[in-house]
Amino acid sequence: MMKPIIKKFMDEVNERNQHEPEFMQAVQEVADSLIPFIANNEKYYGKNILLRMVEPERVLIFRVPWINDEGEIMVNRGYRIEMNSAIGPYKGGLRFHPSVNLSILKFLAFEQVFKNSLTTLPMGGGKGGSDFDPKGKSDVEIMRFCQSFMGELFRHIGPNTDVPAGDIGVGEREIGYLFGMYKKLRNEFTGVLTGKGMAYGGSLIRPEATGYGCVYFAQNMLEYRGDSIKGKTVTVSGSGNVSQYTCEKATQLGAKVVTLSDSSGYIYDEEGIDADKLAFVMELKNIKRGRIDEYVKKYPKASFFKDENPWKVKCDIAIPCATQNEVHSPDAKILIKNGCFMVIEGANMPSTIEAIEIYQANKILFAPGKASNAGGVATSGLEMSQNSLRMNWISEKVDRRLKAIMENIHEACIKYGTQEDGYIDYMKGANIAGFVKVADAMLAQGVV
Ligand code: NDP
Ligand code: 2IT
Repeated sequence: MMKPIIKKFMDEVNERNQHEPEFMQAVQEVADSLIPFIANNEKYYGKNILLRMVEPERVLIFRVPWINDEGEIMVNRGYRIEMNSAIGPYKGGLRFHPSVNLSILKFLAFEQVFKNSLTTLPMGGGKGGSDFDPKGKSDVEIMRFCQSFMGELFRHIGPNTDVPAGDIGVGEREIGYLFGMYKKLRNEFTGVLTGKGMAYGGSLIRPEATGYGCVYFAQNMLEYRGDSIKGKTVTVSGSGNVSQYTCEKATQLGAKVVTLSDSSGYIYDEEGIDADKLAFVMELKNIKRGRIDEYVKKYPKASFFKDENPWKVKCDIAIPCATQNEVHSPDAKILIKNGCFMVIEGANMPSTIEAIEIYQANKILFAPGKASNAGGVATSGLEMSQNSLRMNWISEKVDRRLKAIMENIHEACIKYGTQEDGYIDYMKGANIAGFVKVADAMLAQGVV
């Protein structure tokens, strides 16, 4: 009965957002759970709330010129999508990757609105970035690019307006350069960015938070079924920030992580990537900025598979932590055939809609990124609180709050996602729980 209504809505959104496949995918995932919910709730029905939510409050696109080490003038495109500020200042990361375009950033900003609401902290949703490719660039080139990017972005952001952070290609180094330029231009020391270094207003546990939060969420899901992550074999994709700390926490809790990857392929280490091996990966990726195949030179018992993803490796739990649409339906089928009973999204929208349909048809445990990777932005919210208080909390306190937030999100998913047969549709649960707070705030604030 709902299908024609959902289709009509999607056709209308598509009309305005043609050539934006990732954005349409993110809207489809939400519309499938929310349109039936709205239809059954008089409070939300007939007010075009979802149609208002899919329209960004503001989209900024700007030129980012910079000079490379050869003295050539380069030009990139900068973006900031200010999606929704109903429950707080726009909040969300910046991505520097050659694939960045309006569709990708709009999907990320849209997901961020729901994710930030789920954290229970007062943060609206936004996302930004550039098609700049940091790979192979010198440190000085990165600095010049960040300064030029902030040379425009500074007009549009602020601690009570819009608070960016990191994402793919933007880590502590880039946040440092961005913060330095903001401070110079505004002559103001404020919590305008999160993911800052500890020497200038960062929060303990923020670097770890997304990966740790993901594993805490997985642990909550397993405990709810009377199980635990201990002893489980886990495949992880990517080898950046989220992958590294997912691997660290899963290993600390007794799981065995057997894969990591980057855009050149994946490594398989049957014995598990323990703390020492992970320290090698962190130095390789964060300091030397090398490629993942170096792992097999250091640990020859492991193997490297060029241009392949890790989903054909037998595992109990798969945690995609690299990028959007990295798990397709054939991958989902292989995962399930090999006995995988749980997929936790560390990345944003790493599973295609068809892959999710396969997880759900097979009733495996599935956590969508907007729930399971919310620990990163939640801890950014805690960094904002500490900046406002002009205080630093000890790591145990931040970690405790992170754990509590992930538990809350899990409970919210159970509340809205439990199906008649007992299966928990975490996607539906996260979408509805994230929607309710934003929708209530929008209704209270009138048509603005
Ligand atoms: P990083 O830049 O630290 O690492 C990204 C990793 O993913 C790298 O190993 C990279 O390989 C790989 N990767 C990126 N793009 C592609 C691609 N197109 N194909 C194959 N591999 C790719 O980013 P993060 O770890 O911060 O982010 C990873 C994911 O997690 C993203 O989806 C991000 O949106 C999401 N996320 C991040 C949060 C955070 O706090 N950082 C919070 C919540 C979600 P290579 O080096 O070869 O490009
Ligand atoms: O996708 C995400 O939630 C992030 N990249 C983190 C955003 C943030 O503001 O910390």
